[in-house]
Amino acid sequence: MKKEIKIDGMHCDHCVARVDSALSALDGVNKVKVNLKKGIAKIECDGVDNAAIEKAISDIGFTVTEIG
Ligand SMILES: [Cu+2]
Repeated sequence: MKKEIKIDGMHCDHCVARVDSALSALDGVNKVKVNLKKGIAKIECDGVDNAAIEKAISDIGFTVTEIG
């Protein structure tokens, strides 16, 4: 399945890299694409809990505002 995650607080490529690796590290996530301008990350996954996504993002200092 695909999910689109809106993330607050990213401002540069360094932030993008951190978000990318945090999401990639989650079990069941197969593909991650982060768009800095839009402040979103798109993932392809086998079924990852939204709570796990929110925790992974907040652990590195960003905030998930919406998961769709
Ligand atoms: Cu940054």
